[in-house]
Amino acid sequence: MERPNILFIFSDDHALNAISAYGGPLARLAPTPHIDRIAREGAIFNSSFCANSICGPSRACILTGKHSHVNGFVDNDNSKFDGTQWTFPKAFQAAGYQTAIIGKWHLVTDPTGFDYWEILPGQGNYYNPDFLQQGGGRKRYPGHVTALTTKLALDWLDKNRDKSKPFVLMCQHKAPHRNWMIAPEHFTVFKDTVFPEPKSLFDNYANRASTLKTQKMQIDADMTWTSDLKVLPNPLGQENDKVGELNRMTPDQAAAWKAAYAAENKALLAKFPTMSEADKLHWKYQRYLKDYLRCVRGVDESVGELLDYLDKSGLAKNTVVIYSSDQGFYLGEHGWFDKRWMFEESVKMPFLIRWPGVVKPGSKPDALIQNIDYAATFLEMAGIPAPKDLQGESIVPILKTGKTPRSWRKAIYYRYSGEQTHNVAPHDGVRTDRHKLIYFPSTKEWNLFDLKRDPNELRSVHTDPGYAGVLAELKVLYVKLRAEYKAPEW
Ligand SMILES: [Ca+2]
Repeated sequence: MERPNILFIFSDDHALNAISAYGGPLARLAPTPHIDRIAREGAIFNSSFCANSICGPSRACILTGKHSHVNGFVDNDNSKFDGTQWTFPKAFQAAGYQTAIIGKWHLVTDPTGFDYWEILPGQGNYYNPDFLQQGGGRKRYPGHVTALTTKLALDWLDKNRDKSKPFVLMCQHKAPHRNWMIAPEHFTVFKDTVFPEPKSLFDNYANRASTLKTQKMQIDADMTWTSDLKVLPNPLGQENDKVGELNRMTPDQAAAWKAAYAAENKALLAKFPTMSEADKLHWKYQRYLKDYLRCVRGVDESVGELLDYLDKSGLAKNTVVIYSSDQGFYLGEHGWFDKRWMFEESVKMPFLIRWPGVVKPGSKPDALIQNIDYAATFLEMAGIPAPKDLQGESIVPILKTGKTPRSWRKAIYYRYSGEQTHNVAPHDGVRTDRHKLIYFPSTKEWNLFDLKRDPNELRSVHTDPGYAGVLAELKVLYVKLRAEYKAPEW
């Protein structure tokens, strides 16, 4: 059989609740038809998790097939990716594939193992972004980053690759990462939509680890009025709170962008002095959701363009298409934006895959998979032997049968090492299909959640005598997985 191509479409901070194929509370109001097409024609995994819920670490886990504490990229503040280590693109290159990465990279050092790369510096910009060039230097392109990333990916597919070889293309979007700068074609999308609020928008963080209260990722307290929410002038008179991207825009772009928000902002500023704190949170939530989902709309359209190209070029039948994102994101659950926590909304990663002739269309496997599995999976797809020290496992048997092999993992291990941003405490833990055990070393606290009875994770049952048996079992599992994955002591 001809070796398949792999098109890995990846975004940044895309919550499962913002993909309609996952059927969350926003599915009807903010559909993602093109991403959903991958699920319809392939498989969608609901129990897909990251190993460390932040940007750089998730990417490093994917490239190496290993946990952060093993591949060395543990946080976004201090880590630099060691590009001399084994990565799956290097193995594909050695096996005769053409490899390329276009868009967000976020691993500090230059990419290795790619025949072609053109990447955003660091977090990159939404408007008129610079792309770092393979031969050194950078190039600024006029326009919005999502459309530009798509165009560069299509150019490589259509014109710039060696068509005598199979390919791996990683098309990696910046969107929908903070601060959610929307493209002109999406200015009026969701204009009159009112999004439903999650039950825990006003969470008071009771009945769980004390450290939940000290995070700084709340929509009410930590989301800024101007940079995040695009209210100009700043209603609190905070002069440091600015939309930095305005400096990159042409005068026409800036005028159009400001005009898009002008009427709503005027109405807000008029009533601002009489609004309660609760009123402000309701308002912030709606503005946040609209801009976030407008950025998602752009990513979904990008997926549509890429799938169309595969159809038109005849590549579709021998190309595996994956859609994923580096982690999930809070869309108001627990009153939050951002990620990091081992709670469901951020520890889950979208994972949708179409593999014509292999994956049965419409499959919904329930195996617990993790981003450390992608490298082994891709290698098996291409018939390339995997190194023995990979920590992830190939999910190809699951893709072929739709079933979970008996020997498959019964729990995933998760570890967030903590960094200054958003002041989220370090923690690690294990999650089975029903329960989740989390340990917070800075306060020496355990939390235990029963996801069947408490899917929103509002009450830890670690002191409940009825859960003593489950707690003991999960603590044994925690010790076992930490040893197996070589996790250092806290
Ligand atoms: Ca991210």
